[in-house]
Amino acid sequence: MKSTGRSLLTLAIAGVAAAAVLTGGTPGTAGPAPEVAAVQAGPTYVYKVHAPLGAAAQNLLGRGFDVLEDRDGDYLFVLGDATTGGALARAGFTAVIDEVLPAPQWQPPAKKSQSPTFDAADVNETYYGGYRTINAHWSHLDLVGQQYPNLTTLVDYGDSWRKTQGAGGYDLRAICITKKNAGDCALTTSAPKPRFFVMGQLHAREVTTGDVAWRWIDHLTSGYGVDAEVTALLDTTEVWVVPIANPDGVNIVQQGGNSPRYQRKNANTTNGSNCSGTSSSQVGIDLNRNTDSHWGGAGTSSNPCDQTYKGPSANSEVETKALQALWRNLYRDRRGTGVTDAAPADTTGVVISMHSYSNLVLFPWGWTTSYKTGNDAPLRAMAKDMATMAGGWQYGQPGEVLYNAAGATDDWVYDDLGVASFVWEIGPSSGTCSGFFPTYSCQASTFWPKTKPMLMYAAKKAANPYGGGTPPVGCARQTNDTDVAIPDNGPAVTSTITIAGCEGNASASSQVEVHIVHTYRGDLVIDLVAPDGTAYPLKASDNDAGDNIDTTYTANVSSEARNGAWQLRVRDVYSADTGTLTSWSLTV
Ligand code: 0X9
Ligand code: ZN
Repeated sequence: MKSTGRSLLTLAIAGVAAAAVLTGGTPGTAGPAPEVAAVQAGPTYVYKVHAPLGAAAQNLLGRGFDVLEDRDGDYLFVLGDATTGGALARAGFTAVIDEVLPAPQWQPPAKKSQSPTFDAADVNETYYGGYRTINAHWSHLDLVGQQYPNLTTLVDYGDSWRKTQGAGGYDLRAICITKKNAGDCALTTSAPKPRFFVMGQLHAREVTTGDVAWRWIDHLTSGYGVDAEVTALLDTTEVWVVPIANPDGVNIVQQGGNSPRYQRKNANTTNGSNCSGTSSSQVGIDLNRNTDSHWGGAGTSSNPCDQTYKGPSANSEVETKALQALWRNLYRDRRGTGVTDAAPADTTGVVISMHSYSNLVLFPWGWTTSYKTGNDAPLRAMAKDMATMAGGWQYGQPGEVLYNAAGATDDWVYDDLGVASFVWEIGPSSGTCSGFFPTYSCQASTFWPKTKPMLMYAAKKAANPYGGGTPPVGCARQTNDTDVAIPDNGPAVTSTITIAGCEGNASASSQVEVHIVHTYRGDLVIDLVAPDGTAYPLKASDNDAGDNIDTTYTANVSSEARNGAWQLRVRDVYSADTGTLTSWSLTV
């Protein structure tokens, strides 16, 4: 967000007067706001504010300034309008204007309907150079659901605030993606597979996160049976995606078209209907300050127009309540209520709340740095792995790298359920692809390539994030490398691989990799024997005089259940040569 040519715009704020110098900027170009008063009347300013870690940072946050997720030494950055500089000065902060954000030409989305009726054409509806509208996202879910019925389950987990008011609004929607077997994706904590959950756009203006969610859904559904890593993941894990956790807020953002609005919160106007609609005075409740995990603590505001408004009471918002109900249906509560109580080491599940920006991986506690969680070591280790994968992001508890903020959903997930929970702040603080609204091409060039391996990593970790559970054996390739001598022209010998925790039937192209040391391989007959005793020939005897076998055979064993004891059976059927089965591997 920080501009490279900052010096031209930098101006010390000495109080109201200095701020006034800047009010003659570009007149507002935002378009009409049909649903709520969310018009950004003028240019958006980024102020660089002296606020070292600790009391000063918390004071800034506590006063409700729109503090960006970005720190430069002793300085934080605040988003606002021309008057915000004066307000900062009056509150005792030293601030300079860091950047005045240009206001591009108004260009509405192709279609702005927020009708809950969708058609396939909506899937192509975009704004701001390619970002998908909510209609597009919801149509995408419907299309993916139609196209991949064996992999997907669509869940309507509630209504947005506007929908509850009969004023437009949206369903709250999730998709569960897995190779579906009995019991999978059921809204019960006893479902058989571990669960990975990722959500985007809880903060509406953080548009990168919705786009990453879209690509992740496509990557999984189109990759099953094609990409071995995706196939193994979906065979063993449920992947839950909420692409847009705050659709009402995103509706406000996309109403800006090519000049997206900076709406962060939901659209609930009950407590602040007369907020001016500038980027520093918006309707709504911050859904990342609204939960009952230390609600009203550090970094929360009581002013309804502030960006970090915590709401009138803990869990007051329908979006908050609906997410919590969903999570409680997906995860068993594994943690006590003490601040340092650990969830058991065999707790399963990982939840990622995607935000932007500042290239950070964060984990609880976010409400304080006075305590580490009881699962700090594995959470920190995972955060480090993900930060490294991203190319060297910072990681830590929010207050260690930025500021404390209470009432967030990420804290709630860990607090209430003990599930491993992270926030990613996707995107750099400065330069190309920085800010809330990066050029759309940044999604393909930068954010998806970075987040794809992080998502795969986090999803695989859902089986055993804290390290004390059953290793995720599942359907992964397994090897038996115990040597078995093959007697000359003698009885068959066998070697066993047992598959457990891998539901369903085996693949029509199961892979059997065989390594045998032998001086005349034409002597050998090899079969794969399924757990029910059915033999599948892999190789017959012949006149091949060559040494050794190092071959991967493909077997159609799709009528066999995967779980059970599989055998490789080898027999030498001619005299004169002997050998040893040294290892074999099976992927069913
Ligand atoms: O302040 C937030 O809600 C998040 N940053 S953002 O700039 N995307 O708004 C960070 C939340 C970190 N987690 C907790 N404080 N629990
Ligand atoms: Zn955010």
